[in-house]
Amino acid sequence: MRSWSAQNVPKLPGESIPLRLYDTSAKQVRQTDPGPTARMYVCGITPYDATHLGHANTYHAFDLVGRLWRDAGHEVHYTQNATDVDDPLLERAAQTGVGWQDLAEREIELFRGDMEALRILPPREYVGVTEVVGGVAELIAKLSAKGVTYALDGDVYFSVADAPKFGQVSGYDETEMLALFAERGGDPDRAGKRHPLDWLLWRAERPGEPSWESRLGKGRPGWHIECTAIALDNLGAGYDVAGGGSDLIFPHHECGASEGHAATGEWPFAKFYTHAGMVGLDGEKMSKSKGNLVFVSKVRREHDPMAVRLVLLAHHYRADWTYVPALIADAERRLARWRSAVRLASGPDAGEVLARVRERLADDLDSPAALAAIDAWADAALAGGGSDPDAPDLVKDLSDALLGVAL
Ligand code: 5CA
Ligand code: ZN
Repeated sequence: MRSWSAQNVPKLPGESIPLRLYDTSAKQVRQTDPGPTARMYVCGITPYDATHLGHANTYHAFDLVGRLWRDAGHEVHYTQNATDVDDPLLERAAQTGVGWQDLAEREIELFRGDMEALRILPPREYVGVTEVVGGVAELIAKLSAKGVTYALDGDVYFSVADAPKFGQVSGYDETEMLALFAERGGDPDRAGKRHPLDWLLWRAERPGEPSWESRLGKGRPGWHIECTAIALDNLGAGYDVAGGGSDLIFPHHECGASEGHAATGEWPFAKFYTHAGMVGLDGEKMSKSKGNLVFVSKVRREHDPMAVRLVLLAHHYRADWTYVPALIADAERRLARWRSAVRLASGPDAGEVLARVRERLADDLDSPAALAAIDAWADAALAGGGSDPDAPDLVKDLSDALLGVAL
């Protein structure tokens, strides 16, 4: 599928600091250690509704990861999927009388526009599941050949009893797993399953549902296997970071990690499992099913998209937070102050600001502290402090390259 366009990223002077990131499976912050090419997979949208600030928070967090790696001289190989066929998409299409393909196409197009407006750098591969059904079926066949699956009325399940590492990504106990599995698309109570946590890999054709001809017959992939197949195909096992929101820790990333392990023998399937916090409105997680959404496409029409980005940067990526309109007003004031400061003919030396921003972001993306460093420089510059004629341009460049905020 077409990805979206990238903006030019200015090169910054001086030394960067290696990125440290929280790894959910290790339950601690560790240093990332990518090769010359850093490899990252981030779970994409299910395109049945417009992108909300919660989604944007997640893609923004991993955009910062990519920017820090680039600053450290790595190439970044970034892959993202779109779940362009799944139950919620089909249900919404049926409710609204729109074709499911038209709905997906429309929402993906809106998403691309949102990402460009927020200056989120595009993935190298942006892959719709419907484009790779044959490949997903191949992977399922490979798992079956290894004896970790079983058939149930034409559908195929992964047998959790054959997943020795299951539980190592989330660290959750079985009670918690069962509750989340039921809540997030699983079917613990389906009759005939060997274990309630066995998860669906392949759904055989049902009347009225889209299906694809494949070596498994007619049907469509289950959810988790799509991301495993797309990551494996484009990045290979042992890639650096698997990302998404914290609602994907279980079952999605847990099941995906075991699929990757079974298919390749490699553990961990991704070196880091990293998760962004949940953004809410009125005290509840923002979600399509609850309808309490703040759409990026709406906010960015009413406000400068760079102010929207500053709202995201003002929160640590792992924090859960709630959107209130005062946040965008604060961000607009900050943006105006920064823009006035970088338009001055000179300001205080910016080398220290650059070092501080790099240092704070390298420490598990402490973006609020990075903003505070630029605030302090902008305040001093606006108060007439400093006489370095290169400082305003350097601050402009570092804001652009490291924070994605164009001034
Ligand atoms: N298509 C799957 C991933 S393979 C999916 O979860 N789609 S989604 O549209 O529901 O979410 C897209 C991304 O945004 C996921 O990474 C998800 O974890 C994240 N996300 C969803 N809701 C929120 C929220 N309220 N706050 C923060 N991130 C969220
Ligand atoms: Zn995914």
